[in-house]
Amino acid sequence: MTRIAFVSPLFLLLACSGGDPASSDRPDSGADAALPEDGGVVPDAGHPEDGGEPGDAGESVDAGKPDDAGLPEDGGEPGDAGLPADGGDPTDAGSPCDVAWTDVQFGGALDDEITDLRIGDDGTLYLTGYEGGLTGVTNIEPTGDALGFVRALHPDGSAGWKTTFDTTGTDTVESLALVPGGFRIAGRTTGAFPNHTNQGQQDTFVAALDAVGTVTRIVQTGSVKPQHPRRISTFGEFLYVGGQDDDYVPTNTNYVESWSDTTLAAFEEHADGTVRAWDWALGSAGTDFGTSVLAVPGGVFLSGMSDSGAQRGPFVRRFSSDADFLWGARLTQVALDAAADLALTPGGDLLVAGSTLTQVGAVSYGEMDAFVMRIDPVSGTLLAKWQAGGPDTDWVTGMDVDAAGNVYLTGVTWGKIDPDATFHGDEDAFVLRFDASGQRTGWWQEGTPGLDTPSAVRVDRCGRVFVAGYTEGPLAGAHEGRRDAFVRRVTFR
Ligand SMILES: [Ca+2]
Ligand SMILES: [Ca+2]
Ligand SMILES: [Ca+2]
Repeated sequence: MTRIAFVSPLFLLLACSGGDPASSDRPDSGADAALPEDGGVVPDAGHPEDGGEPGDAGESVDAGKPDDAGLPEDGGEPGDAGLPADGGDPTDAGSPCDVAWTDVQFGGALDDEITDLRIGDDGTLYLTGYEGGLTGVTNIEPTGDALGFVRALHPDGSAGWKTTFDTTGTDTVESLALVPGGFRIAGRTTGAFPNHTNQGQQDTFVAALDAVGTVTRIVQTGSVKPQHPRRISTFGEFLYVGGQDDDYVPTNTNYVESWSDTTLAAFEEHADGTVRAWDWALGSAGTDFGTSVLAVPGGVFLSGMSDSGAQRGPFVRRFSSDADFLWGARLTQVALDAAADLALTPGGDLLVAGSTLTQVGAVSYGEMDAFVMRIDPVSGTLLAKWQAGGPDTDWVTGMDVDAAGNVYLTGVTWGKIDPDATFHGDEDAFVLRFDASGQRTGWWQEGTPGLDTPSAVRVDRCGRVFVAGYTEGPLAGAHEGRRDAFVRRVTFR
C-alpha cells in the first residue's frame, strides 16, 4: 500500500473498501450539485471572478488549436502581463516567451518528490517538496530524515534559490501560494521548529517567505494525530490549509484509532503574528481526505472525498472567511471517486476535477476516468460536466486553467490515456487539455517502467505547460534512485 498513497489515496481506498463501489451508486445521479444543506445562504461575500485573474479575463489566444503546446509563437499574446521587467527575471533576453527549456530531475538515493508547482508572472517556476525521505516504511509517508524544500527555477529550467525546512525529524513542504512580495507555504514535520513544541506525530507548519525565499515567519500547529496539509491558498490576510489528519495509529501501538479525516484550517496574518483562526473537519467512520483549497474574496472552497456514510463520494464545500458553511456539493455517490483539485474559470465559475468510476459525462471510457465539473460558485449549482480517459484507471491529481479558459488536468494512468499513447509500465504521467466547453484538445503521456506521478500541472503566461511530481525512472534526466523529483514541459498531441 505504499505506492501512490502519499499523493493519492486511491490504493488506500481500494484496500479499505472491499465492496463493489459501483453498487453504491444511486439513481439520483451524481449531478445534484446543490445539496440540501445549502440553505440558500448566499451572503455573496465576494465574487470569485476577481479572485486572482489580474485582468486577463477574456483572451481567446489559441483557445482551440489542438496541437498548440504553448509554442513560442504565442509570445506576443496580447493579454500577457508577464513581461520580464516585472520580476527581475535573470534570463530575459527578448521576448519572455522565447525561452528554451530543459527538463529537470533531481534527488538522491532516497525518495524525493515535488508536491506542488506554481509559476510567477515572469515565468519563474516555484516548487515544493521533500528530499531524502523514505516511502514504504509506515502508513505515514515519507518517513526518515526528509527535509522540506521550496525551490525556484528560472524560466529555462536552471536552478534558482532554494530554501529548506529541516528539523531533526521528517519534514516536507506540501504546497505554496504566491502572494505579493513572496510566498506562503504549508508543510508538515515530526520535529519542532524553534520556539515550537511538536504536538504529536506530524504537525502542520505554515511559513511566510519573501521573494527570494527568506523565511520571515513560521508557525507550527497540530494535535496528537498526524496532520497532513495538502494545499494552501490565500486571500488578503486569510490563509487556508486543506488536507487531512492521516490514519492515526497511537505511538507505540499498532491499531488504527481513527481513519483519516478531512481538515480545513484557517489562519489570519497580522503584523505581529499568524493566528490559527478556525478549523473544520469531516470525520466519517471511514476514510476522508481533503485534496485542495481555493481562497476567494470572503471565503474558501475545499475539495475532498469520503468513502463511507451518507455523504460518501467526492465533495466540494464553500465556507465564509468566518467559518460559516455556505454550501456543499456531493459530486457523485461513489465512495471511491475523488475530487482532486479546484480552479476558477476566467468568468469566475468554480471548476472541480477528479476521478470517477461512474459516468458523469457523455461517455465512460473504462475503469476510473478523469472528470471536470463546472459549478456556480455562489449557489453550488452544477453548470456543466465532462469526462475523459482511457480504458484503464486514470487518476487525477491536479488542474490548472489558462486565461482563455482552457483546462489542464494531470494525473496517472494505468494504461493508455489515448489509443495513440505508449504505456511504459506501472503508472504513467498524463496531461489532458480541454477547451472551455469541455472538448478535449490535446493529450500527453510519458513514463518509465516505474511510477511516474505528477502532483501539479501549471500553465504559464506564455502558454507553456509544465507538470511536476516524482518518478522512479529517468523521466526528465538521470535517475538518482528510488523516487526522484521531476519537472517536464508538456507537448500536446
Ligand atoms: Ca479510464
Ligand atoms: Ca510508468
Ligand atoms: Ca531519489
